[in-house]
Amino acid sequence: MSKAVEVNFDGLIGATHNYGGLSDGNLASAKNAGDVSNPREAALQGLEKMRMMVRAGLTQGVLPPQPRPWLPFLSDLGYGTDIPTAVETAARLCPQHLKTAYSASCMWAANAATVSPSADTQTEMVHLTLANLHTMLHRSLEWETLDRSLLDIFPATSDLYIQVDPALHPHADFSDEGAANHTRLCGDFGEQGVELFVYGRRAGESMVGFPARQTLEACEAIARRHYLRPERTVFARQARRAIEAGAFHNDVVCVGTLDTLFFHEFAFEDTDGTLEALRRAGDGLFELKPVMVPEAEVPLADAISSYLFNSQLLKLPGEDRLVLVAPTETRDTPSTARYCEQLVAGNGPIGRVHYVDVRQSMRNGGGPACLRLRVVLTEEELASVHAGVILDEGKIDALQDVVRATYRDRLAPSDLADPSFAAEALTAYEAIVAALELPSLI
Ligand code: SUG
Repeated sequence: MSKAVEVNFDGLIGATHNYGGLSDGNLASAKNAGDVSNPREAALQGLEKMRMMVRAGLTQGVLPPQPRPWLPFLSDLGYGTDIPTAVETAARLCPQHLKTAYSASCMWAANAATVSPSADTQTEMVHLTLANLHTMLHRSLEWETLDRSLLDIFPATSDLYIQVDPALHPHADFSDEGAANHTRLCGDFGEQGVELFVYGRRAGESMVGFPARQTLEACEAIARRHYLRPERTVFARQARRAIEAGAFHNDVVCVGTLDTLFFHEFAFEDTDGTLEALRRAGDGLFELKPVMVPEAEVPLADAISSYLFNSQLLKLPGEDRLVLVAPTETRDTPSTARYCEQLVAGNGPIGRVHYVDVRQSMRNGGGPACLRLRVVLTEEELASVHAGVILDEGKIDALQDVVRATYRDRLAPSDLADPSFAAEALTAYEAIVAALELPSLI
């Protein structure tokens, strides 16, 4: 077994963060549609969360935002081949397409990819499959640009430590939303673990109500591509009831790390079957510690509006029990606040709750866990990662300075139609990627 750490790569929130109301089935996105956003505050909140991780002694990475508005999307649709023309024409003919081209949704890095650490794969390499994000138009634009960034972030070294695989075929049968529907359980990060894939539907099933964004077929394909051991891999169906209540990803009702799975009573279609399958898959590796939150204590609606489960569950240096890094909305919702108090007073695996303010992102349905992609890396693998994206407090200060200098603190829907805002947003993007030492992205 090699020593390994879990690195959280957070998406740095882009200068066009706005409330577009683009995500069907995401209650927060619908509720706040059309509101004025504050991209500067959003990015600063995200960076403060990263700072908290660095201060706690964890390895923290960052993924760059993407250039927005995304001209190739607008020009493909015939709105024009330069930014001013395309922005003005789309604003006039189809504001929905313009909002799509402006979306800063790549901030939710949990949807960027599914990652299997080398300890789990039969190739003994880290495998990373980019998510096609096929269900939502604005999100389907993300993966190709990310693919380019990852070439610089995880460069193909001679030993190819980290294999970045393209997204699955972009079709509804293979809808894939990445790590938001994937949890890895293990005894220690560097040891072999169990990978839990959660899907909302099977290919070909008719879709009614809120969309199920992940198919079983996508999960199975990723498990094959990543050369996972079938006996250490579990596929579980997300409860339809959870999707209908607004849990558009499994990570809205479940989070796990090491041997602990923290989830709502109504997260899975078959809770007993899922736990039994996890125990069987983990046999000889670790003893599963399930922490199920009953509906009677936290109603599903509260779990979803507060994002109790969209928390980061972390093993911090020097602490025996796990820490739940939860959004402040969890503290402000009576049932979840009460539950958290009881949780830490008990003697279960979670010993502390730390609240973070990521309200700007939360108002689009993205909590602390949505904002990060977990990548378990051995020391050797970590050494191959582009150093510019591994953060210390100095780099966080520098990024915050760039944000303060280039991001607006007020963005109204009508601003999107202004070509000078488009130019401003692209300048901000360039300043960020320069600060991350990723010049090839400009
Ligand atoms: O895909 N919101 C994102 C939130 C993603 C949260 N991620 C996880 N749960 N892992 C989504 O629905 C809203 C954008 C808008 O409406 O402008 C949005 O895309």
